[in-house]
Amino acid sequence: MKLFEELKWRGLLYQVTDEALEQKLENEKLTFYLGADPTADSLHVGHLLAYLVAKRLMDRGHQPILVIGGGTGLVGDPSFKKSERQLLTIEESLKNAEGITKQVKRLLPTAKIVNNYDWISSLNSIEFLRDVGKHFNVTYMMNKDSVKSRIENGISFTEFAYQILQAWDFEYLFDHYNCQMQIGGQDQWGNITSGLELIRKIHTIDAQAYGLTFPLVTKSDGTKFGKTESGTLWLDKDRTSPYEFYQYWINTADADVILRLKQFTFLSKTEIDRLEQAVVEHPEERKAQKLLAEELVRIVHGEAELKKAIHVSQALFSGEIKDLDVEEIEMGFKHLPAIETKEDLPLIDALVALELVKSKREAREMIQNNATTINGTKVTDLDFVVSSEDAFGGKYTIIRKGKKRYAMIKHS
Ligand code: 383
Repeated sequence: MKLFEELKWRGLLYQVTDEALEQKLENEKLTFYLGADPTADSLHVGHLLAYLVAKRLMDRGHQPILVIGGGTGLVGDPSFKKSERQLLTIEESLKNAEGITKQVKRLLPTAKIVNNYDWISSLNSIEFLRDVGKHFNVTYMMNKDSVKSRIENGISFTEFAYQILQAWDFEYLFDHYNCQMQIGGQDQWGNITSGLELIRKIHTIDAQAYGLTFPLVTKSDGTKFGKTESGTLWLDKDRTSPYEFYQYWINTADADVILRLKQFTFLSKTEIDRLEQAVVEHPEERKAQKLLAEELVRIVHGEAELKKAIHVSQALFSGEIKDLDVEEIEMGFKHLPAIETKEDLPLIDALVALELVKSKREAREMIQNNATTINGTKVTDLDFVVSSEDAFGGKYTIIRKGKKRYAMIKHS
C-alpha cells in the first residue's frame, strides 16, 4: 500500500495543506517534525497516536525531528482549550520536559529530539515584534479556531501570541534542518498553517513546506477516548500501571476495536482483516481486543511488563491470586478501597472497616456463607486474624467478597 493509502485506511489522515504532498511523500525522503508541550511530566495516549504516526513516516524513510516544547510550554497553546491555562514555572517546565523526553526516546529511539527553549528563549522582544510579528496580520490570527472560540470568554495576549511561536519553530527548523513538513493532531491545524504562512513570507511564496494532520480519536459510544475512572490514560507506569493500561484496551468495544488496531498497531491489513472477521464470527472470544491490548502494552512498556499485566489480569479474573508477587499486587490493586493498619486485625473488624459489610453481624454471615477469600484462599473461621505475616511481601492483604469485590489492607 502507498503511504497515503495506508494513512487513509488506518483512519489517520484528516487534512493536508497541499495535494502535492501525496506524491512528494511517495517519491522523496522528507524531514518532518512533531511537537509536544511539557504540560505534564508524562505523555498520554493522545500523544501516543501522534508518535506512532511519526514512526509510520519514519518506517517509510522520512526523517523525524521531535520537538519538546520547553519554550512554547511556558506560554500555553489555546488550541482546543476552553479557558486560559495556568502558567507553568520554568522549573516545572524543565522537569516535565525531562520526563516526556525520556518517554519519546523509548518510543522512537533513533529520532532526533530538540527542545525549542534553545531558540525561543534567546529571541528578544524587539526581534520578536520586528522580525516575526511583522509578518502576521491580526485579522488572520483572530480567524484561527483556537482564538475565535475564545474571544467571548477572553484570551490573554500570551496565548493569542502562541501561534506565532509555533510558527517560528517551523521556520527555524525549515531554515536549520530543511524540515519541510509538520504533522500534528487536527487541533494543531491552525498552528501548522501559521508556520507555513511565516515560511512563505520570509522565504518565497512557493517555498516547499507542508502540513499534515490526523483526526481526533473518538469512541462510538460518545464518551471521551483515553479516560478511565481514575482519569487520564498516561504512558508513565507510575501514573497508569501496565495492568490498567492493558485493561483499558482489552475493554475496547467491538464497534471500535478494528479502527483502534488500525490506528495504534503495526499489524498488517491482512492480519487486521482476519481479526475483523473474528469479531463478527466469534465476538465472545475477544481475539481482536486481546491482540490490541498486547500490542499496546508491548509498545509502551515492553515485553516484561506485558507478561506481568497478563499474569495479573488472569489472576484477577480467576481469583487465583496466590502466586502474584508484590509488584503485581501493586499493579493490579492500586485503586482498590484500602485501609492501613499497624496492628493485626480481627477479620470481622476488617470487613466492617473496609465497608464490605455494614455490621459485624453481616460480617459473620459473610464468613459463614463461604464468601470470604483472603490472599486467594477461602476463610471460614470467624476468629481469623489478618496479620502482616501472611501478607504479600509483608505489606498487602487482599480480601475478596464473593466473586468480584476486592479490598485491601495495607500493613504499615
Ligand atoms: C509546540 C511547538 C511546536 C509544535 C508543536 C507544539 C505543541 C503543540 C501542542 N500539541 C499537543 C500537546 O503538546 O499543544 N502546540 O499536548 C498535542 N501533541 C500531539 C498532537 C496532538 C496535540 O503533542 O493532537 C496530540 O499529541 O499534535 O494535541 O513547534
